[in-house]
Amino acid sequence: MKAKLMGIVNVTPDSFADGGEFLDPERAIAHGRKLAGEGADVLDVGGESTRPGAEAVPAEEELRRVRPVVESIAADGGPAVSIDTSKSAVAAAAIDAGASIVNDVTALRADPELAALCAERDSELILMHMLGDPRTMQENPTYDDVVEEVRAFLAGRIEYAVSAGVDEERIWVDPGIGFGKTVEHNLELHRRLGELAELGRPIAFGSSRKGFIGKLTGAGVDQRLGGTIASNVIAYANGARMLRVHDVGPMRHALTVAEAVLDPASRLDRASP
Ligand code: HH2
Repeated sequence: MKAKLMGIVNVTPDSFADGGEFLDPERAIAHGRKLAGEGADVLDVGGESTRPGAEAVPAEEELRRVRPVVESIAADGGPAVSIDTSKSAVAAAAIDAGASIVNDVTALRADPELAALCAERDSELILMHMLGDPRTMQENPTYDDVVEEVRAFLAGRIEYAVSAGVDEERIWVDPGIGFGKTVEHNLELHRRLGELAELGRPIAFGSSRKGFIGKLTGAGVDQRLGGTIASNVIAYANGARMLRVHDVGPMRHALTVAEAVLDPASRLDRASP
């Protein structure tokens, strides 16, 4: 099975890995185009950081950041565009500007109107698990069985989305690596990712440059590519079908090799012997 690569385009001053780098829309657009050239299948545009302790951003400001970026990269006609938001006003404007995927880290818990919007506009929808909210999520997260609790949460959120009219076939599920999880919780979710397949929906996965990689390796946030690749290859092997990463080029190479090993049929359409 092929997996999609989702390239991260953070139009924020405070994202944990690249905050401020692409706040200027022209730089964000150029970055999106670079990731498209490196083989991104999807570009995920976000205007609000969800790092631990991040402050909320008003919808008007979030929209001001993301709208020109979504408009330009969607108009290129390359990768699909995803909007990383929890707010229906931002999602609606992004869909108008050409986004076809809504990536909501709150899994429709933050804005009561977002589910209906996704249903009405027939957008794809990523539902992610998070314990608490970004301000509090890393304060001693505790589970009896992290995988079972994430699975049960996502089952409930699928049910909610479908009851609001979202086509179940349009839904992705995401374990929310780093969102209210210790290093051990994150590792357990890697090992037992396959259990989320019971939900019957494809799995999206986001571990790029995250804190658990730094804690395991001692690497600073811009030195976590090796750890990111290991994490994502394992997630792919265990069933993830959308990998959300900052470094699309190296991850594309890693995924091509992983696919060739684990899914020999994926090579049949390639010209090289
Ligand atoms: N992680 C982040 C943001 N959005 N969406 C999904 N579906 N899955 C994730 O794991 C995920 C996500 C956090 O990463 P990043 O965008 O790099 O940082 P920030 O939230 O600080 O902008």
